[in-house]
Amino acid sequence: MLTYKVLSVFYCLLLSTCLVFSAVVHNDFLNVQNGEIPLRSCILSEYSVVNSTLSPRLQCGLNCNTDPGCVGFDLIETEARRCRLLVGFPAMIPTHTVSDQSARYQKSAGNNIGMDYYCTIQLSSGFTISTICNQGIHDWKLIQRRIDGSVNFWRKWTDYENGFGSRESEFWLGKKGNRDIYELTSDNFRYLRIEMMDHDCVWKYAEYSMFYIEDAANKYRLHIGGYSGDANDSMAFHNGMAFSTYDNDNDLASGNCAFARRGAWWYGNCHKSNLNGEYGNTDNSNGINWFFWKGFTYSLKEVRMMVRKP
Ligand SMILES: [Ca+2]
Repeated sequence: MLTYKVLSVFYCLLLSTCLVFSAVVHNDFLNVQNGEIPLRSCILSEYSVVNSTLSPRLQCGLNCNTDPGCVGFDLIETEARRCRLLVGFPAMIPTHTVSDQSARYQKSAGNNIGMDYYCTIQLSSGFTISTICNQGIHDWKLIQRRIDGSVNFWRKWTDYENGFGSRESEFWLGKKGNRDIYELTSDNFRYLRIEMMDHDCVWKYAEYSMFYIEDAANKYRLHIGGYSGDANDSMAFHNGMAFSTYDNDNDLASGNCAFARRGAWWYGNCHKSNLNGEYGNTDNSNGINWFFWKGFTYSLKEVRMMVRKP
């Protein structure tokens, strides 16, 4: 029955020390995440793991392999272990402790989705920034995340300067928001990666090899270029634009884009992307839009923005 070689056990102590990116044979499963799964989405099927001589992980893996729609699974560690076979990978929330956590496994084919973990970034200026990091081929630092609409992003200037939300759900970076992003990009975290998931659990990404913003006096003006990815480029339109909120209109429109489009962004007249727009809003241009993938009336289910050094 066993048609694939069982991986040796990866025992992970939460952080990146356990990551293994090589020596994975076809049809093996790679442990890519640990933590809690806040949302019940992207599920193909879910069931309890029966007592068996096979390990729980192996039972889940065998079942995932028999379904071509299955891209991986979560092994839920509650009072009773359960397999959750997945058609896509919704966000996990890293746990602070090793105990009481679930593990995510990905079919080895395709790109590694990387492991999320809590991290603190030490900048050369002495600043420290607490956020979530994602370690795959590269180590990315998240500056924004939308996953469930639990946090209001239609907020004023000082909120975006100070940061808001929670690492356990949705957030705009850290304790100092745009000031942190300015510090990061000034410290050479100038690669930006934007990942987006639609309501069918399909992920796309847009990556930029040049990204930085100016300081507060210059309204956190955006500089962005060097696109690559599969989501198309919906940021080039915003290159050179200042940041705007509904109470601080720095856009190119006669009206107030942040107010009209229910977000806060580097608006021009007005946008081709609106990743701080209103969660779930499918009115024209008001939701979490990425125009050159989904148009103006599709609000994405999940988004995250993250940076790294070149
Ligand atoms: Ca205006």
